[in-house]
Amino acid sequence: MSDTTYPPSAEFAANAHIDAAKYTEMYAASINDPAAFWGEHGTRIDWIKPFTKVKDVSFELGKVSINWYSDGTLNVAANCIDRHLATRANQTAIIWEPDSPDEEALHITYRELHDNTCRMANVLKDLGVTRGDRVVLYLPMIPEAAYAMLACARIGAIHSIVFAGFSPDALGARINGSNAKVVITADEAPRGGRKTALKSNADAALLHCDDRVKNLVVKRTGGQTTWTERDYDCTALMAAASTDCAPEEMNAEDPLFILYTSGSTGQPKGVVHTSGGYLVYASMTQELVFDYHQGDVFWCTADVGWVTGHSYIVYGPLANGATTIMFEGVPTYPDASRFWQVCEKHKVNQFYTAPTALRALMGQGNSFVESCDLSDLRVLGTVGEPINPEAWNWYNDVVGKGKCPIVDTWWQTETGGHLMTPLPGATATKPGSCTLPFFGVQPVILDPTSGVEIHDTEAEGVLCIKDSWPGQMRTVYGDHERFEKTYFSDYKGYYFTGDGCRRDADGYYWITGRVDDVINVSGHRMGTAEVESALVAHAQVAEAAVVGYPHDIKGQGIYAYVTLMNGVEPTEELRKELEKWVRAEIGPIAKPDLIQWAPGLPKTRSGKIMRRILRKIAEDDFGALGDTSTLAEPAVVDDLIENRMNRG
Ligand code: 6R9
Repeated sequence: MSDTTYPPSAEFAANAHIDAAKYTEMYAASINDPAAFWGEHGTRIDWIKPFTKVKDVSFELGKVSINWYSDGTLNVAANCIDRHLATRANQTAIIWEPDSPDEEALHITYRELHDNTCRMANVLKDLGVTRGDRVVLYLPMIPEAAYAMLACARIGAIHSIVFAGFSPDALGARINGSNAKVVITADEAPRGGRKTALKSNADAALLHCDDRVKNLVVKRTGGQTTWTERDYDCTALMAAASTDCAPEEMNAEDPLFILYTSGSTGQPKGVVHTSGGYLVYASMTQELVFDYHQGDVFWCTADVGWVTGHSYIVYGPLANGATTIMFEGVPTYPDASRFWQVCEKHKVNQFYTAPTALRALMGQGNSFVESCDLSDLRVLGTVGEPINPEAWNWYNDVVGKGKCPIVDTWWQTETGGHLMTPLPGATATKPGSCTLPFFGVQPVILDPTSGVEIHDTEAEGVLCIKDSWPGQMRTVYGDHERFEKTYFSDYKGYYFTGDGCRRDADGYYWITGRVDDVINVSGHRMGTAEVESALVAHAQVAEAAVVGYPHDIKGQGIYAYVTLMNGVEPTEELRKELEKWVRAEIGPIAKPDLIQWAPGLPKTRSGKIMRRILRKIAEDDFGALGDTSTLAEPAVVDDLIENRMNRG
């Protein structure tokens, strides 16, 4: 941890939307009278019928209910497209940068975005999709992904995006979980010079779905695909469809999308975001946190399969009439200068990426950065996991040349947008700290055992949020009880984030990582229970326990303790097979980095696996195992330590 502070330059602050004095004034206003504050900022988007109510929220267990702008009506796609046509129909809305630098980038204007979104909306309507229906997107990072999201929003359908790196099983579970009418996929997804057979994956997933689910297939590579009865050629249908489609008038609280995310149980949760409050929050944070000004080129390197892509590639920037980059590739293809070449090529002003990518690029040396002209960069952002000061300093010195404020944005799928982050013209930053709350956000630190709020400035404990903000998730799809139980039952009256946190003497916040059984691998959330249930589904595995351990590039790696069935020999071959198995069950991001054969697992007498001990062993921290006296068989631990040490 580092306490060096980096205040914004006077020049940057003078031209920024928000300087230090304005932050203090607006933050106070947002807390003193949230309804007045959010009423005023609610008008940043266009309403069909203006709202008269602003906030109607209860965090009380058993009665949790979150409503913003609830009597207003709007259409999210009209806000992201139509309202810009009068002034900037010919401005680029989306710059699409393909996987290979040899393929040409596309500059899609707001007019073209309108026409293509309407075409896609009409195709969906022709397939019978109407208001409230669910549509699953399983797509590469291609413009059609944005068209499909906005097309759903336009006709009032609810999209649920499944990251293209997920396996057929994971996709099938999400199609069935939301009872989707249509899946939209593509023939193949090029990434890093390789191709994933998305359509074949979708076919495999759909084998386990109702026959009535239709599959719309976008042509990306033109690679060979087999066609089945449920398939429709999206590219051909769009070409023939009308470029007119009237936007549906939706209520502010009508769902906009579902996005599944890992929790501490085996079943991912369908996080539900609604229309009005989400769009107000995503657009306001995009503008103020990145200090976006008209004409800037904004690049968020995330995938639309994650919440960061929803809020900061599509909805936030487009609601603001921005130019947003959508990148199909990876940071290291064809080589480690790709990010910086794209920044140079498109004159990127705000760049937003994950610490794991920075660590990987930092390891390749500075020449990949220094060979590119990055003089248009003004603000640098990070998201997804805590950033270590080394990576922060490298980002600041080598990429930003000491001139670009860094915004370390802490938030979650559940929060819809940034909750704690510097504002680049207002906040002095400290490497590794997400600094201070955004407007309207009241972070509190609670004692994890007593649940009592710690009021001292310096504090460490679990991070909760005291009151609602417009971008907050509203429910778990189809399971409001689970929503209440997960977020509102452990600490009564607060939203529980699942993160641990420290507040320093300056009142700055430092996220210390998850306090539940969720690990963060390369900025992606992974429930340890999900990986465990994939492992035990293998015929030769009796039991498995998964924990995170420190990993130089990924932040955390996946460490799996595996107990085999009686009589099964642990071999290298079986280890490889289990790795492949987990990839196939969940996806490549869930593949264990280390598998340790465990003749037994440390359990309490009531049979609960003591993960605390397994975490320590995985971290090579054998001296600090804590109390092991409640273990049913303490000898198991010695055995695990010995095996761990023998791995070298
Ligand atoms: C947006 C996103 C959420 C979890 C969150 C926390 C971790 C995200 C962070 C960060 C430290 C940051 N996290 N941003 N930790 N500093 N700037 O990542 O959403 O995938 O739902 O993950 O990621 O642990 O609880 P999601």
